Amino acid sequence: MTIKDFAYDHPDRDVAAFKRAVANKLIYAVGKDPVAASQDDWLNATSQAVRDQLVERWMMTTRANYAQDLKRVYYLSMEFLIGRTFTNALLAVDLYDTVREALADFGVDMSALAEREPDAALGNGGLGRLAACFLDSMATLGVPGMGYGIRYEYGMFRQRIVDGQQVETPDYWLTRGNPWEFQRPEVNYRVRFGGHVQKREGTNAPYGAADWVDTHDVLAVAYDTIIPGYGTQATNTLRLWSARATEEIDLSAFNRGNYMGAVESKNQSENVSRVLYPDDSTPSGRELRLHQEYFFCSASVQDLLRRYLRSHKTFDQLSEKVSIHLNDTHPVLAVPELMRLLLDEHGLAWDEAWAHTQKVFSYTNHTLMHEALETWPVEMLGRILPRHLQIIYDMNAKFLATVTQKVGNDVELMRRLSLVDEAGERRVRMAYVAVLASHSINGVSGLHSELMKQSIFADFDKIFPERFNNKTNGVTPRRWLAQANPPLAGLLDQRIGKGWRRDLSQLEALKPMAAQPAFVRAFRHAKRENKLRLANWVGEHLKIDLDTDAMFDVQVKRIHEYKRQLLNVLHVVTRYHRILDAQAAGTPLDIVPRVVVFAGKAASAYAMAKLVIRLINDVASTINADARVGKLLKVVFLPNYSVSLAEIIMPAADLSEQISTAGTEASGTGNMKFALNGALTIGTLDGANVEMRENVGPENIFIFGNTTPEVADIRARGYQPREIYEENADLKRVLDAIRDGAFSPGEPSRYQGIYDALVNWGDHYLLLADYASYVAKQAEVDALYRDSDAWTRMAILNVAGMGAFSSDRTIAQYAHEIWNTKPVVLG
Ligand code: B1H
Repeated sequence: MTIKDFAYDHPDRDVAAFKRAVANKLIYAVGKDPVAASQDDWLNATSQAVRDQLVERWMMTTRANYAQDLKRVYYLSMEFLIGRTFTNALLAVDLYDTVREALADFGVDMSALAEREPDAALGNGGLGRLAACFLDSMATLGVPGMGYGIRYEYGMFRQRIVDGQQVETPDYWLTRGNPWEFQRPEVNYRVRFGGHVQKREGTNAPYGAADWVDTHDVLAVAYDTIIPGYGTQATNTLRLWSARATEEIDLSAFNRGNYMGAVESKNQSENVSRVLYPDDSTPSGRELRLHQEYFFCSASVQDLLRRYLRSHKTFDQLSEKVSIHLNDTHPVLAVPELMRLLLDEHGLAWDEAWAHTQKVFSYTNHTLMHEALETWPVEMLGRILPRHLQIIYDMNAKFLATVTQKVGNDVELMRRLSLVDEAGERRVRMAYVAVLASHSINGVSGLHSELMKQSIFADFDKIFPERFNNKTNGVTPRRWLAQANPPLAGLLDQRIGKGWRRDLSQLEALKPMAAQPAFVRAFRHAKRENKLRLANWVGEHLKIDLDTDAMFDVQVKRIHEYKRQLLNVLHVVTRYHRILDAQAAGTPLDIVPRVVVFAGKAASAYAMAKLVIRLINDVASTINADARVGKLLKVVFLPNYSVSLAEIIMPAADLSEQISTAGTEASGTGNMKFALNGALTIGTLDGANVEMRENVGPENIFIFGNTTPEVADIRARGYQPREIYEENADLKRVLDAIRDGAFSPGEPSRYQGIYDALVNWGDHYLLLADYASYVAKQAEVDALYRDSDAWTRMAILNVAGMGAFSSDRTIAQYAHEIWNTKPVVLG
């Protein structure tokens, strides 16, 4: 029987039918009388009615996956930065206009409802958003797969700016329930912590089975969200785990009369999935984080093995049917967990278990920065996961023995290759565990993948060269063009058809249109609408008036020293000084008016990043209040950067700032979203900027600054930022102004630390070394902006060149070159 036969009430797709569906949900599922229903009730009811449309597809896809016994990809990630789902789902099932009309008939404005949906902010930044784009592409390409992660109750903190400073408040995103998820109380697994390991009778330790006893257990309960593919019936599942106490309350404590204590221990267990760590690119080595990592790895591996064993009697076909992908090292404990389950629960011998493991796992590295590479103290691992530490030791011993066999006893090499860093407090290097256990290790841009082989994994690249490869990141055109930018999407539909949503390379057809005046005008018109939308947002939320003729110059991303928001500030203050000089001299100033937009969050413990936010806000209030500046320069910091805010910002940008120190930004994905929406890029030769330059043509992008080898060279020769400061009068004036309190008159020494970091303490990210070339390149940007046709032509050529940066291309490569999966065939 098909699902349609069974679902006798399966909903139709016309306006009248949809009105019935929404009204039924409102009354019978939400329990609200239409005359009393709030906006949130309508949103809830409509979401449920839309979700019904996904469910049939979901069941059909799942049936087909089982029937075809397809290989499945399990994408393990600590973060999935999904954002909102409502509009995305409507576009996926092609019901946007139908539902809007149905709601309008009830007197309800659909776009107002959409605005009320909270973001699912279960991620920090690029890494988490990449995972969300990948889910979208996997579903769209029919790659049978599943995302596994944690159902944090509190996602990324909400950022407010109070007196110019970041203030974090918790983001409880589930207040009004989550209509998109299905709780699966019956899908639950025990996850064990602590205790100790006993040799099992009759096994040949050290590589045999063992028993892990006296553990403290937590239950992982599944919550499923449907991930719809676009333009296909195929869907996938995002399965997120939530922690429950194994006993509702601790009965022994309760019986001893300690009621509060009994409830307290329940809370402690459930804390595991309470909150996302807000530490982009700087993991904090807290014990709770280790609990979180193991919690979701263990539940996921147990779950996927159970699914495999439903259709297979032995493990012989495991690697033909299962791929486990590690999104950075955060889920690496899945490796010793799979080994443990195969050895201790299923009785496999070490070599057999290892052979399976090694064929199943693949790993993506997202950063080379030393401080962001995860290591866990041996002491902590041994206390919380004693069996896993043993398994890691055994992996290490076997590995080092094979290397010794090959190259002889090289103590220094062993020290470098060891999974355990023995310098100082002994720590396990999680990236090395990932490399050793994976058949594929990829970086996220061409440059990054090369640097990865030359730096952190140089020794492993010599031993396993065939494992290392590149998969340049991409972004989903559904959310980042179709959904975020209706004016441009509509124009594209008219001129090149709608196919770009599933095949972004079709954007190439725009190239000749850059020479058509009518198209240039229409393109500029779309940009103007988007700038107006952002200006309205700023007017409403910040009470600042923006001139949409001014160039919108935008840098939005996490605040981090290596991303160099400070370099941008140095340029802003340079412009400010130039305006003041002209005013004072009474000479006319020919300068392009700019609105410089910043947004981004700082990790709560990252003092320098927070100081940069404060400086941006101080500079903004000084400049915006200075009557001499007028419309020539405005600076705005948009609070609480998020996926939904990005959807407003990206389409509105004229200029995209991608100015990290060469060699530090693994890829970047904001760079792609901006260019796809018709912004021009000013950037360094870093991350995916390098490939964007190749694809849009070097004449259509503003590249400046030292290259990666030049950066290395400058450092090797003994970088002296103070010399640059002394020699460049403009730069010196800017830095002195910041140091002396020009932007913080009430507390003149507020930014002494920033000055010192740049001038006296080595300027680790080489801002001063790139300052002059950055300012010069900004002058070229100004010159082009004056010729608005030339600017728009270049913007069109950028959009035309972005076809390669769809996450569909990225996922197709993962599927062919790493996972070896075939798409599902739907009848
Ligand atoms: C990226 C992270 C990251 N790289 C640790 N590394 C985290 C590291 O909470 N933590 O512990 C969180 C995140 N994130 C980013 O990944 C890169 O910086 C970007 O350049 C890249 O585009 C993105 C996706 O590959």
